[in-house]
Amino acid sequence: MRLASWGLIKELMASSDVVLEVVDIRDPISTRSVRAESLALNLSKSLIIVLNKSDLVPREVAERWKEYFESLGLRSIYISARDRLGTKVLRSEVRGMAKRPLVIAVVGLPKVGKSTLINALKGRHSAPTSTLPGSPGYTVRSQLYSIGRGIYLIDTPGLIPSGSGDVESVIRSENIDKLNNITSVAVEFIKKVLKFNKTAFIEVYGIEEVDPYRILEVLAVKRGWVSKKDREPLLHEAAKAVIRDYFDGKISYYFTPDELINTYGGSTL
Ligand SMILES: Nc1nc2c(ncn2[C@@H]2O[C@H](COP(=O)(O)OP(=O)(O)OP(=O)(O)O)[C@@H](O)[C@H]2O)c(=O)[nH]1
Ligand SMILES: [Mg+2]
Repeated sequence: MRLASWGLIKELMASSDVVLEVVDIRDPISTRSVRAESLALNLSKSLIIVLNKSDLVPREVAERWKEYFESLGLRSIYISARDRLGTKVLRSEVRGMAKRPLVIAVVGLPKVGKSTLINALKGRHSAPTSTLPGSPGYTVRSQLYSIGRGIYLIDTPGLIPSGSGDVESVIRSENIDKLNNITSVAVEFIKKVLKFNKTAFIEVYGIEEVDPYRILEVLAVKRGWVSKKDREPLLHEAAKAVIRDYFDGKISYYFTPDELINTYGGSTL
């Protein structure tokens, strides 16, 4: 996993007209970056919060999050980049902006779906391109895509999570193969999911257990991840699989802005 430096993000935003911040609608609070949003607004860029993976939550919940962000004065849209739901609306919205060339920076925490969104917006007639006509080339490794009609999208590496303490910022801070204590991180993650969706692991793995360690054990055994020596289940393998499946959009849970206030007393807002 490559994370973007703040210097790079600032430079990219400065040379863009619009900033799309992609967040994961399963937990938009822990997957948003207030720092990136402030950066965009301080640079006077149009900022749109893109609530992605909305195929995983009921429509009313997506609506509630949209209202929530709009109540904070942030333009917001919910989409499923994977299923290409809502992406047409987003595409017409950017096409409707008068400026040409129009440069759009797509930012967000790791694995929120930035590249998938770019692919959805690209369509068939797009081509990757390295420099923006009429501007100096960037000395960065982020990728610029032309999506036609003078519109360019910049794909960026993931933003550095805020370190709020939520398990989201842990799993998105480092490649999961390199994360320390992957098993305890996954246990914490499973607890969080179960708090909001009691049947999440039945839905995805057919596992009826409620204890997070048991869920990992059963998954490891099911998949044949057991120690050759003593047949003990390899919990860390199951832990990695759970986090990967979560990123891949296979594990569903959600909460609403109101539940957030009830659960955390609004302290994270
Ligand atoms: N269910 C669901 N999964 C999605 C959606 N969009 C992306 N994904 C999945 O999320 C995972 C990450 O998607 P990427 O587009 O690579 O995310 P990214 O933000 O570019 O990730 P990095 O470049 O690593 O920061 C992939 O497995 C996608 O299939 C969506 O709308 N719904
Ligand atoms: Mg990407």
